[in-house]
Amino acid sequence: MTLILYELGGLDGRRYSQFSWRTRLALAHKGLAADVRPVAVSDKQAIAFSGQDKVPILVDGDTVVSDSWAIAAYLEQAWPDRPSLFGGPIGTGLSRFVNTYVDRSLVPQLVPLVMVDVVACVGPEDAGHLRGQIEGLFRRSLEELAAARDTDILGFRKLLDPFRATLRGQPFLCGAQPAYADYILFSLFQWARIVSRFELLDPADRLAAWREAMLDLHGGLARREPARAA
Ligand SMILES: N[C@@H](CCC(=O)N[C@@H](CS)C(=O)NCC(=O)O)C(=O)O
Repeated sequence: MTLILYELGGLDGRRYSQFSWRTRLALAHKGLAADVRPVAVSDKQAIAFSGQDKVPILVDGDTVVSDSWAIAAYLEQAWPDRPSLFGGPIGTGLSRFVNTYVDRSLVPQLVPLVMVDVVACVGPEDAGHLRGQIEGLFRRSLEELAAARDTDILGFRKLLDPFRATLRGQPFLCGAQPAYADYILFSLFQWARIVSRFELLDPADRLAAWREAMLDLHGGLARREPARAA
């Protein structure tokens, strides 16, 4: 049965959904191929079959799974004989913590830094959808949010300290080899790389070397997606 993954598509075929990158890397980790289908962020009709309004959505025959965490958990239980995403029950619990920390603490700090660049990578309808959503949430224009980014980035970098410190003792967040917790954090950098020229990391930051290693994984899957700077 062919797996189908729905993710966001922007101008020039850009695949810019950060949460879908978690799923893309999880599929590659398991050695699974999927038919990847882009949808416009404003086209809720295209994904109405899933009973909710966000991507990623994974379809496996009659099974429809939405939410990147739920998809990773599904892949882990459906393909237990393939390389593990979590490394057992304790690793599952800790990976869930990383997912929650990244989504609750890092994503809200990152969105105002680069969202002004995202709207330039999508068509007019999607740009209006995203602008309305984020400006409603932050109660400031995307341009106002971006105007503060040269100083706001320092707060974002500070929040990365636990990850930076972890990488002092091991090459990946999950240890000697990367696994799902690495994909969770990396999805933020991949999103920013695809939509923006704004640099999130100091080049001397240990996380910058980790990000390079992540770009090379699975035959350079993430690196093959063109960067905005390119
Ligand atoms: N908790 C969800 C979040 C998914 C999410 O926010 N997806 C974004 C794209 S990266 C989306 O579909 N947004 C559409 C919208 O908000 O209208 C997950 O982990 O998959």
